[in-house]
Amino acid sequence: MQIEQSRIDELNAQLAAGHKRNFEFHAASLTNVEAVMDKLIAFQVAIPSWALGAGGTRFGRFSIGGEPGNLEEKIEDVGLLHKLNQSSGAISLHIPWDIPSDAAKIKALAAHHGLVFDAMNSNTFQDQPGQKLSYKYGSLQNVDKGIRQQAVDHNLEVIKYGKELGSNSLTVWLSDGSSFPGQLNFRKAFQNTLEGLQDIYAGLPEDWKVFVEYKAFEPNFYSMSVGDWGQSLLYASKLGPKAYTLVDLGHHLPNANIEQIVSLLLMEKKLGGFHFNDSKYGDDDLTVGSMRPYQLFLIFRELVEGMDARGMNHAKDLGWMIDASHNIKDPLEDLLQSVEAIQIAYAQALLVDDKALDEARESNDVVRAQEILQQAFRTDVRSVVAEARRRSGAAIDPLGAYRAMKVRDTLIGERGAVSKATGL
Ligand SMILES: [Mn+2]
Repeated sequence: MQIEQSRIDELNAQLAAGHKRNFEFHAASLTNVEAVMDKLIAFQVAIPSWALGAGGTRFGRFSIGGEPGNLEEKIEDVGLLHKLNQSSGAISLHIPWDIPSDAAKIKALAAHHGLVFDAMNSNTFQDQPGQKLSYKYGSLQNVDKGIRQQAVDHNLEVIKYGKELGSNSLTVWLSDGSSFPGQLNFRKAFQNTLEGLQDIYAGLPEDWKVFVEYKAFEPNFYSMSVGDWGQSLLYASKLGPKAYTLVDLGHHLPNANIEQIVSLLLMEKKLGGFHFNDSKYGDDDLTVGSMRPYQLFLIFRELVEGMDARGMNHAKDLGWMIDASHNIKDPLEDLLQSVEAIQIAYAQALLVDDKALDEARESNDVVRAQEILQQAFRTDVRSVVAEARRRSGAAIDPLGAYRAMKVRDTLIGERGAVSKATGL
């Protein structure tokens, strides 16, 4: 399926008068609305290839129909999202689920949809059919040198595919760890993991980055070999300047102060990538902003302030990706909601009066400092986000357009009701 621009224009025309009134009303009270919109238009969030089908829990998986059955269809789906919001201009692939049989052809197809390839993701948390050695007891941490080497070789292969597609970063997430006390020597597991990462690092092209993603627990429940931001930072620091920490919002212990983590990693020049999702309990992988929108805003506030302090380009200098899995919703609708939540939090973060906040802090005016942040958070920026979309040729209301165009029904018609996305 492909969405024609004329169809988007037609739907936008129906909303034009109401939208204009709404936007003008809200924009009137903002001093930097044009600058905010320029930044929103430039800001692109990568969509992971594994978020396009029905997700699941260990208890089951319910098909939604019309799921992409191959890499070409996954690119087509991200293309649909990008056409609707002009903010999903990148796709993040997972090897071995998305091995391109003809890289030049895949690259051309992505370009046709206006997409580039974001970070490549390796997988040593599952055994693949025909794989020689098992990752049951870990990959890079494994006590067996042969298994560690197999995991290193896999990552080098992922870099090779990424080079062919024009990606320039590798995300390594390890499920390595232990589920029972006594199972692992923590120091040996760390050293083995570090050596493996060093071998992978040595295989990085000059202009590439490697992101070391951490996670507090699951699938291992006693220890994780990259369990928190401190451990990730330790690996990244020992690896060198091309290695960075990656923050996934769902990978912390409950109530962790993620905004503070982000702030300090940025200060240390070690924040490289970001995975958006939301959660109430653990790594719930819920729609971005569906549970804790204020936390999302506070995180964005630290991201914006921290990047500005270092003169970084918001759109280009960090890797932005949604990392979520869906068991109930149509994943494309869910991704449209997630991108919108990200844009809203980003726009609100851009509204914070830095100078006033700084003054309040310097005079220990706690009440005023809180008011300044909440003033920005409570500002209704939805029409500003919609106007940024309209100016970039996207739908004023992407979700409404998705439904009006009956995208899911069309995909089911094309691909069948029982198609299953490759991946988890
Ligand atoms: Mn992640």
